[in-house]
Amino acid sequence: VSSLRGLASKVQQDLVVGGIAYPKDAWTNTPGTILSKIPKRLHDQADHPIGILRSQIESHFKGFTPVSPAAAVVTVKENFDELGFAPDHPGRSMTDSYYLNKDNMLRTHTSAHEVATFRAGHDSWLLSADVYRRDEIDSSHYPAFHQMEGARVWEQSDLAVLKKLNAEMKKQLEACPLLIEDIAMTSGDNPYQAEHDPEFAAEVAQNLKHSLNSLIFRLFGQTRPGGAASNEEPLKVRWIEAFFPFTSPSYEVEVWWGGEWLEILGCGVVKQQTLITADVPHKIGWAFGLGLERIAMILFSIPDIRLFWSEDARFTKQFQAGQITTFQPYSKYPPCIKDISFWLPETASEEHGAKAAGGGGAVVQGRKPFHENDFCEIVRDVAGDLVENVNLIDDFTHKKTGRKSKCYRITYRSMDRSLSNEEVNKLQSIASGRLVDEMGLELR
Ligand code: FA5
Ligand code: MG
Repeated sequence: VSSLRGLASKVQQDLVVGGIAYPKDAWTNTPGTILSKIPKRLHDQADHPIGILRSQIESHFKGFTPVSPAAAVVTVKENFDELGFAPDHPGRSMTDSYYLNKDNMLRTHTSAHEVATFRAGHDSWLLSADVYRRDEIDSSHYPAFHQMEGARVWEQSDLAVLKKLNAEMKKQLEACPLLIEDIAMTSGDNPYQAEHDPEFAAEVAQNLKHSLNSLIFRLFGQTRPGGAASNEEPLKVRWIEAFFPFTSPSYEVEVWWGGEWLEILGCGVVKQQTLITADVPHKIGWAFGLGLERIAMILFSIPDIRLFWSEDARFTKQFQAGQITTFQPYSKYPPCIKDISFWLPETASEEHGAKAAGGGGAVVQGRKPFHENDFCEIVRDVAGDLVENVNLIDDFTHKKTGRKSKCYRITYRSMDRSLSNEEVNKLQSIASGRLVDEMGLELR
């Protein structure tokens, strides 16, 4: 009996993922609802929009090795430390990332596998995987999504090879009606690296731009209404400067779509330290990380990011391997809207909130400061994919007492059926109870 009891308490202390037990500690913040997404592997399904898009990109990058890492669990070292994230980088915070414990987490980006993939000797590769981030809730944000990392490196003695390749790619791109606006600087805060021959680094950046511009033309150029050959305006792409701890110079790429600039990826010249860590110090190259859902939502006209996870046949049966087709929405069921107003616990000052980031959720007088991601996490944990949107609609400070109050509007809507008011009331009441217990909120 006592050994059984020992086992039971051990189970309590461990989080088991993929058959591996991770001892829980003060950093553990990954709920079962998130862990349940790990086995889905949408990027491996040939007839799912994420898998279809993945294959299209893989077939565009000829000669690149497709890599698919097994585990969604990575070490903090792989996800952040080895990529040069500062100790106080906000992404490390428990409000933004899912930790199994202080050393292990769900990857927040596919860049977590860069060092291992370069170390394995791959010179040009594409790696697709599910990634996880704590975030707000709306039609384009979901705590689990998919990224594809791509990279290409050369021997530092191969400048002539790269120059020749760039000349060829430039010629090919000139034949594409693509309007490229390049407003990114490669100086000041976004320089070539001191370790690099500036001429080589500039050719690497040029190859990165050619490679991605031609991908974008392939994906978006043909799918636009009328197609690329029609008389409409050429497809517009914008390169802007960005910052990532593991690339320099760094860029973000935006596509003009539906009347606005849409960010689809981040990229840059790989920091030499990454290649040194991977034991290939003599190489030089570029890497990018793109959001598969962002691009799939456009190409397949999928209006809500939750749909990717739907097992409703009316969704899944619409797609075929190898084809980008327009999603035909089935009837939209009515939303059920509930507001929740509350006072924040008195301890939460913004100053303490900032300090808590990265500090293992420093506890302020027994309470963590209020963070919207924690609020959303509880709502999502209770209502799952029935939550469509969580929106702050009121925020005020009481003049006399100085207490802070907030009101959130939660939109519940199923994509597959009608919800009854009774069912939603039940969810709202369970969520409210947990918000009170776990976040110290006082309902108004
Ligand atoms: C990154 O994740 C970097 N690892 C990208 C990178 C790789 C830079 C290699 C340099 C070299 P970022 O956080 O901006 O960067 O995310 C990259 C892309 O993922 C975004 O452009 C977007 O398309 C997608 N993305 C980010 N957050 C979400 C989200 N919550 N939901 C859906 N897609 C998202
Ligand atoms: Mg970004």
